[in-house]
Amino acid sequence: MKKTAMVIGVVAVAGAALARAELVVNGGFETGTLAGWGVANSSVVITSDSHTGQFGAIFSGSAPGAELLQALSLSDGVQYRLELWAKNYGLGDDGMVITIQDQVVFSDSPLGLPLEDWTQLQFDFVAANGAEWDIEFRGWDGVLGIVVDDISVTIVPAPAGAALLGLAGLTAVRRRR
Ligand SMILES: [Ca+2]
Repeated sequence: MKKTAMVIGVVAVAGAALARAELVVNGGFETGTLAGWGVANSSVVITSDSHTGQFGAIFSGSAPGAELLQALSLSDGVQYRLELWAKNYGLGDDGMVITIQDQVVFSDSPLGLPLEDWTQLQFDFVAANGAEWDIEFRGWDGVLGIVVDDISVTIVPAPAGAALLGLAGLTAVRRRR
């Protein structure tokens, strides 16, 4: 009974590690800097407002132009998920655009996200036609700002396949014993 419990534990930990393989560098801005990001305009800066941890990044310029960009090495044919949290400070006179390899996946102006609250955005995509992919975030706000945090790209887990694999692994281990 004890041995079985240990094996299940190992399978669960392996699954969690696989699901969490993070491809974005400094997506939570916890370096306290914009390290890892390309920055196109000085009106996007580190802020102490955060979804998790101590820091986020705020777009506070009054005109479009500020941009955070990161190039990722992805594998063709694999499904990925881009996730982020965004907080909208002011009403109107603002906007946000998110692109994945030049394809617009989110574009809203004035930004309709809930005010003064964190909202999660999520986009699934399949990588194709090239090894390097850019994720790009543009934001502007004439009054206060838009904060982003916990920007993440991970491989989308296949629940049915993963469960079968875990079960098969467990069976094999138990047979050997
Ligand atoms: Ca953070």
